[in-house]
Amino acid sequence: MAKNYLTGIKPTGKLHLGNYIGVLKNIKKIQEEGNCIFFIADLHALTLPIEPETLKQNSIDIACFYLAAGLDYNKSILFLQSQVSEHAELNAILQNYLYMGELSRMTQFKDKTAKTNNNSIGVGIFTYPILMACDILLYNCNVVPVGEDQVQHVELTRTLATRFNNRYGETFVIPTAQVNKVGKRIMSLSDPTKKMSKSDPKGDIFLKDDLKTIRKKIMSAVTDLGDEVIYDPINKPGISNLLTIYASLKDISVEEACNHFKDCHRYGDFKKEVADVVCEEIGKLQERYNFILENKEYLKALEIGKNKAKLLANKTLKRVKKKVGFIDE
Ligand code: AQP
Repeated sequence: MAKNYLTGIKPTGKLHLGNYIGVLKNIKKIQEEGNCIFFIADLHALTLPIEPETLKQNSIDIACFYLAAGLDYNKSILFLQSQVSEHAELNAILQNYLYMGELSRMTQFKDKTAKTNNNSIGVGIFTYPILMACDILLYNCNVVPVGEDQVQHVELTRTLATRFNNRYGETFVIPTAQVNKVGKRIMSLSDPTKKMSKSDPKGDIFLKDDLKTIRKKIMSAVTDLGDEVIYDPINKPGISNLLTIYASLKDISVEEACNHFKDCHRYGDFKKEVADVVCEEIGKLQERYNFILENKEYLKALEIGKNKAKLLANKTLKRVKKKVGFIDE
């Protein structure tokens, strides 16, 4: 039987190359393999302060980039999380089946709040993994393609689903995280020990950067003093990151990328070749993005997707309500 895949992106900032390699680039492939659901996690975006107009624009951007990357809305589902109220409703139920200790151990929560005072941290960032679990469980998802940073949240979803199933009988499908072999964690170009991230955009390559800027960012990416192009994330994190980017976009292994550059002893030449590959791929993506935005094709995709998502989500929610003892409407 075909598997169900689910992927979400938070409209917290401008999409970057890490989001492209981690998620968008794989859309066509997973679409061939199973039933795919893609969404814009706008409820999640409120976990950190954001201006309403920025949230709106970021959401439209993500919809357009999903479509530009090859999402076929007649085959797959694309929707906005806030337009399918079943997510919030299931969240209200399932928050009672995870424990404070479990949520406190989430590394993303610890990272994002490390420098913040407890009085200015919204509760939503703490409970974020519960809503993420609801996103997954509503659609009977088997596979959740994610970057490495999200694996812990999928593990927690498994714990929650298993706990609920044990208590009330078979209700949820237990999902599995699927992480890219190459490109599971693209790092910042200015500090390659840190993840490329929307909320810490220093060192990001944005998908909407013009190609000249992208080239400039790659040519000035932090490297090291040597001249060997080898994969060694501990001692050569900058070079290793650029090799990973090159390998991901060329659809080859890191070993093959290293082999390709084995006789290259000038970082400038290496970076130029990486920049060529990135600019070629992102250039094509931007052309499609512009076309979709101008023609407002995303509006039709979101409308069709919302209706399909609601049907699926409502079925699961009804099942859950019955199991916990709510009286049928
Ligand atoms: N640097 C990355 N390398 C590989 N994959 C990445 N992803 C994010 N950054 C990288 C993957 O992109 C998907 C969507 O991410 P998200 O929007 O849900 O949030 P995130 O993982 O927290 O990404 P950001 O950019 O770091 O956002 P902020 O700063 O708002 O938290 C996910 O599958 C993610 O793994």
